[in-house]
Amino acid sequence: PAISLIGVPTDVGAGERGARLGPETLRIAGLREALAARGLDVQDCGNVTGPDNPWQEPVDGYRHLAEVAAWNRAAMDAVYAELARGRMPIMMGGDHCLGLGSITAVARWCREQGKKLRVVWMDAHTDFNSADATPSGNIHGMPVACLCGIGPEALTHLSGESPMMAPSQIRQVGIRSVDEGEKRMVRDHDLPVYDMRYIDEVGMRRVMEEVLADMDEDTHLHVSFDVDFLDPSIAPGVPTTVPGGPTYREAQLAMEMIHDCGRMGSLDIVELNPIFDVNNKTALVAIDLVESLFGKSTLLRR
Ligand code: DIR
Ligand code: MN
Ligand code: MN
Ligand code: MN
Repeated sequence: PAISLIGVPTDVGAGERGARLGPETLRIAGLREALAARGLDVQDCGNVTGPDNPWQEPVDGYRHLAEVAAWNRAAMDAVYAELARGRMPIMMGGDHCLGLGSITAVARWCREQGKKLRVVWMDAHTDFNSADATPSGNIHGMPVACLCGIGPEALTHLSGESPMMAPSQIRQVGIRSVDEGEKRMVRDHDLPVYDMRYIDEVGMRRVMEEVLADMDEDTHLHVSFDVDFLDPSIAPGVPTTVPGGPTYREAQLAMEMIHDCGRMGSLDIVELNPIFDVNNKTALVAIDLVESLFGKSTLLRR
């Protein structure tokens, strides 16, 4: 597929500043070159623009709601435009509040094309908070709920319609941090979560077989990759590290299995914050894993 890189340099949804540097960090670490070296047609569309981070306290349970909405509208429009050009968007975040705009665009595209949507959400966190459940007001902890129609109108109705998807269309992998009120939300809405305990018990191979089951040629798979999915020992460059994440090998296997299923049509790479990183280590491991998502393997296929 032809690939379009879209930079969305903001951290208005996060609890620390610095994810706004994510797109430039991925560029410097060589994301475009790594994909081009795989023989792919890659175009860097540059960055979309939006408001500054006002760095304010939450209001009625939300921090920076107007700014988050503005950035997500910009992300939605840019992602939709690349899908409409027949290209595969890779959104370079930015914090994970942007999953809302990116997936809203993808869901709208799928509806128009008569395609089924499946989302694989790779994250330490479920990002299923509400204004009542959030301990922080940070909207990067809420995009999955907003996509499912739970949240403020400015976010749930980004494209005019709502909900954009059902919890049953999502598969969350790598989860190991869910806030107290959020746990009830996850249970009450039957959000499909493959948490670290389950990965420990049955192994990443079986987890990904279950995650990728029941898709056909009419399924569009969106992958939303929060780099805090990874164990902090290999990916320290995020402000919200949680111990006990997937190892390098487990993450590689997950990416290779997603590639092999042949359905991925769009991708987010979010939460990379170089302020917290060491020698660009996290950007480099993220690019290494994205190469696997696009078919890099140790041996040639027979
Ligand atoms: C926490 C942190 N659950 C919150 N969330 C995220 O503030 O809602 N951290 N997404 O990366
Ligand atoms: Mn996240
Ligand atoms: Mn996270
Ligand atoms: Mn995060």
